[in-house]
Amino acid sequence: MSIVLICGNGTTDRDQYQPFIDLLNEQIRKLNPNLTIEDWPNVKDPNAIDCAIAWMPDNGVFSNFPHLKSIFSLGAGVDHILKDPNLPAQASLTRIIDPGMATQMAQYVTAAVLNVLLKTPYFAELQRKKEWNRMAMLARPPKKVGIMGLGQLGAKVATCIKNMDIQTLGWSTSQKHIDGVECYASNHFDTFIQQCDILVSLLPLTKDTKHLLNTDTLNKLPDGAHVINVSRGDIVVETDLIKSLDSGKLSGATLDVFSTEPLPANNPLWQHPKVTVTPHVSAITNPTTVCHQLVDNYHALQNNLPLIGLVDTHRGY
Ligand code: NDP
Ligand code: OXD
Repeated sequence: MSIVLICGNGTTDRDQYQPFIDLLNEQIRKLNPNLTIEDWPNVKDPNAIDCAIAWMPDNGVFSNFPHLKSIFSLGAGVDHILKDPNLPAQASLTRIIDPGMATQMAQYVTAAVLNVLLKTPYFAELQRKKEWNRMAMLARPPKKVGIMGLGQLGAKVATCIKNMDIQTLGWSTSQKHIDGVECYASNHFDTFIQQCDILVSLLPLTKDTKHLLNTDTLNKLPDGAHVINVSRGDIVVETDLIKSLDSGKLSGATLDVFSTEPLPANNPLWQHPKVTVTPHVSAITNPTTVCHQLVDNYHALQNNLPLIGLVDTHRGY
């Protein structure tokens, strides 16, 4: 039996993933040189494929493999796979669980939070104008940071922010207990969001979280709040976010993920003066670490053993 590696969709972005595909192939072969891995679409025998390793595949692609037993998402998120209405019912689904990814995410969010607290863009502007204004730092009211989603990534982020002596809140489906973090379960959304001067989304994209941040919910934030979205673009209604920035309700946004990726050149977020855009890089899948989970899971699949990172497809994460 063999594995198919599907990276990127046919229409927009498969080419950019080639260096990633080459490195992942190399790392997997180091761990088990006997595995057969074929790169989609160059698959010799679709009947021999029992496992797909995938990132942002085209809808319908998995129907090419009648004996598919499992799909391994190359990301921590699985919305890019669950969006396919024709997923083979018999195939299980796993996601990446990599502490290194949580570290990357914690570093990105920490930098974004500190940029707000230390007024980095403002001082960059002062430097450009050769202006010396120490008193700009005098008005520095304490800000509370709220993390939506306290899973593998959100829990690590919350702990890192709290460790900088910043008051930290968290919100998740079930009640969590994280030392020094004020945790709220999902039915306390209003109490949570009303306190967040800086709001971070680390929620998976599901039917319950899609467009959770819209005019109505953004209005519940304190005036002048800053939104950091590092999970999925569709957690936010982009047009509502822009309206809240333009009205002054929000002071800024740091966005790593978007409804459409790559972010189209004509999307106003690229040039919005209150928005920082990065190209979905807050936590990148690292082939040299994730190869271990992928190979272990493939061996487990062959031996009917439990898979690491198994997803509850009904829940959507
Ligand atoms: P997890 O599944 O470990 O955690 C998800 C968290 O969200 C859990 O705490 C869960 O609550 C909570 N949650 C889910 N649905 C709801 C809801 N309706 N209301 C309140 N809380 C909810 O995911 P990860 O931490 O590993 O990853 C989070 C997301 O980050 C991924 O799904 C992906 O979209 C994104 N991501 C982005 C990257 C980037 O580079 N930008 C990189 C990697 C991931 P509970 O624990 O109670 O179930
Ligand atoms: C992921 C991602 O889900 O990179 O891992 O967004």
